[in-house]
Amino acid sequence: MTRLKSLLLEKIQEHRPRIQKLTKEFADVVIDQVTISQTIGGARDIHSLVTDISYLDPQEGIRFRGKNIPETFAALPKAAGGEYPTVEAFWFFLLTGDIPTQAETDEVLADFQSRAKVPPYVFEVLRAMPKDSHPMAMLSTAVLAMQKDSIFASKYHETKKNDYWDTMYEDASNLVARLPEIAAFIYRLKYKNGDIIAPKPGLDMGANFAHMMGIAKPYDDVARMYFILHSDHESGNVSAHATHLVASALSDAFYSFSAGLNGLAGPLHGLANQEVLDWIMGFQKKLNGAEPTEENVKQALWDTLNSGHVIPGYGHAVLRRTDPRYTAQMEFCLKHLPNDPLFKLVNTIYKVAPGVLTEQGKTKNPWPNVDAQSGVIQWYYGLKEYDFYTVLFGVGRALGVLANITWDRALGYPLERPKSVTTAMLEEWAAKG
Ligand code: NMX
Ligand code: MLT
Repeated sequence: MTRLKSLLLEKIQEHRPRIQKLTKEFADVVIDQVTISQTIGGARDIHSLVTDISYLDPQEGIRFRGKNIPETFAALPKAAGGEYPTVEAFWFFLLTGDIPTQAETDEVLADFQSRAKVPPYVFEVLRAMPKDSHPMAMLSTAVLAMQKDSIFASKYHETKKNDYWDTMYEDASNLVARLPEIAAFIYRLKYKNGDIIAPKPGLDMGANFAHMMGIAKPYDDVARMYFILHSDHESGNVSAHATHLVASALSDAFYSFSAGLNGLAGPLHGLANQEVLDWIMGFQKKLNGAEPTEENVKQALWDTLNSGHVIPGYGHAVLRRTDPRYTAQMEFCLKHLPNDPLFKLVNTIYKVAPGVLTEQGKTKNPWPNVDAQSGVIQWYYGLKEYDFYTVLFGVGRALGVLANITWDRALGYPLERPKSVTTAMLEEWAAKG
């Protein structure tokens, strides 16, 4: 057994009594109330999920295992010659809450390499899909195709509930290890005439992804930063929640993560990174060669709002400040591409959009989220096919949601099944006040 898996088992055994105590001794303690507006309004803010892998504070933003983004980047072992931690080190951290040593990180790298072989039928399935399939539909299909090899599903009847986490962990690790090659394959199949670049043994996930995409340094660091930043955003976001919900029926990691990806593909969620670039391209086209200014950006934002559409990359269901994932990427841009025209335009939008959204007065949060900044970096390094951007989000998101469903099985979380009511019942409660 690897050090990661044995430590994970130790952590699971330490954690189980906490959940047992809470459910046995404190089962009836009230932690929230539900209003009519929350029931109609997307269950916003209802405290009804539990995870220890990350927590999202509306003001401060995300903390992974208690650490904010700068603390996470500072604490984890870096890739050799890189500025950012390896995804392998981060996976160890997300699953266990412990910072791995270099030796532990190297062991994850070796473990991933032993799992990374993508079954050839996945490539056949992807090649058979219509050429104009969206890359997210391709990624989700590739993940679902691998379900037939799920260890969790094949061992389900012979596994005791207490050990479900073990086979879930195996499937989750296999999936994480294979996703970069699948994503790079989709990219090169769709946009580079099928000129596929084989993975290179010995490279960490970020470096191997950059290699398979055919993009030179420092794209290896971009990939590491990007996958880590997009990994997890507590449990209530659509992709994490969809993955958790499906897994709660004891569907395996392939069924569950494919469902999560389908939610990520929506324009109000992960597809917003594609929408941001699309908005910028449309804006530049309308400028017809003129310089972007605060005035013409402001006008274009109002035009978007007045046409009944959202400003992509702005607003959030939980955050009430600029997303620290936006800031982390902005800092990367300031260091590596300070004079890039697209980065400058994104900064102009940042100057203007919060004021426009505040003046419009609808959104609870006029500040940018992760998606407002992420496409600029990809574009700068030559990845200009922006309908691929959500796939990058998906590869990162796998880390968080798969760590979460491994823990779901470890802690025996039950089938998720909230109760619905009818409109007439709401009206009855409303009348009583
Ligand atoms: N542009 C225009 N209107 C907005 C925006 C925006 N960026 N954000 C919120 N609103 C509107 C929202 O549509 C709603 O209008 P209505 O009452 O007509 O339905 C009103 O403001 C109140 O919404 P909120 O309560 O502030 O936001 P909610 O929690 O419902 O939605 C988002 C959160 C993220 C879906 C929303 O802010 C949005 O649509 N943003 C643009 C899309 C985007 O960037 N999504 C990516 C989020 C991050 N991610 O990667 O998933
Ligand atoms: C995410 O990363 O999942 C998004 O910011 C959306 C969310 O947290 O609701």
